Amino acid sequence: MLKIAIQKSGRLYEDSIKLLKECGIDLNNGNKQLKTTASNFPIEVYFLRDDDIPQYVYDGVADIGIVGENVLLEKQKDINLVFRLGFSKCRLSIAVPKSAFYKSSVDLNGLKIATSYPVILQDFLNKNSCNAEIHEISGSVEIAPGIGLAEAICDLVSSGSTLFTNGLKEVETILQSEAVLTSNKNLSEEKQQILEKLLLRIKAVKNAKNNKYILLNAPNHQLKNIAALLPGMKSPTIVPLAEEGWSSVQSVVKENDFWEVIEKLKSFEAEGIIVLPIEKML
Ligand code: PRT
Ligand code: ZN
Repeated sequence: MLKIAIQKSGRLYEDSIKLLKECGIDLNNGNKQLKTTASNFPIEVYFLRDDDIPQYVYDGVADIGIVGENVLLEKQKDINLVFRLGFSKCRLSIAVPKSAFYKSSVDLNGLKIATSYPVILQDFLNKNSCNAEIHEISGSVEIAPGIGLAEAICDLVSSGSTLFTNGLKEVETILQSEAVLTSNKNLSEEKQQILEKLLLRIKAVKNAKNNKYILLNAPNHQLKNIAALLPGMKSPTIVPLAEEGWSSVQSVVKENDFWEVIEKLKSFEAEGIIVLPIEKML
């Protein structure tokens, strides 16, 4: 049995549960008890505060856990970062009042910076030889300059609207973060094997999300061009159409390249292009 810690409630909760579901793991009672077991996979799920997860994974109370990379780095526990999960993306940034002068990190010298991430911030200050005073607070960091508690803040940002509504501007990004899978460094052979199984499923789900299945028709004289554009997993499937001189092409295309590829396909006379989501990709 492998014990996984996930956030009890908050920004990571929904996506963590969704990921386990997409991995085909049925949780008996997903509704926020302290723990639950899966009916069809040797895994036990613990619901915890995200800040506690690195410690629990380090202690072996949980074997693996899902947390923001920001929390993993801040807590400095000696545990493994196994896999970047691609959700809950955000950045840890320094912001100052809109009207403040700021050109480079030198301008942080002598400032008081409010943050919930003193470890990561101190590391940034050291690396940039800045002499600023860190004022640690646990929440509502963005109001600190407005109430005279600090001259700058260091906090998580995603859309930037919190900074904007508080009259702040982002001046340094010190970390890009997303949810990560972490693990204890001394897993038993049995637990390691369950983790490998889980990882295979997670990668299949993530791969599927990053790719689309594409079907199209094209004149045979363009097949070489199109095949070069759509290498797919190995090579595209090409099947002749009933209409002489035409073929159907099927392949996989990366989400990121999608629009660029579509434009090129059109220039290669592709027609009837159909794009489908992929559920799993191994
Ligand atoms: O109760 P518990 O301790 O478990 O939860 P929590 O309140 O500490 O954490 P929670 O649920 O707020 O966040 C969990 C994780 O989500 C964080 O550790 C990050 O890894 C990730 N994450 C992603 C974010 C954001 N985006 C985010 N925007 N965490 C917080 N924010 C906050 C930020 O602190 C600021 O107040 O959202 C505000 C900024 O958002 P924008 O969109 O206005 O820029
Ligand atoms: Zn927290």
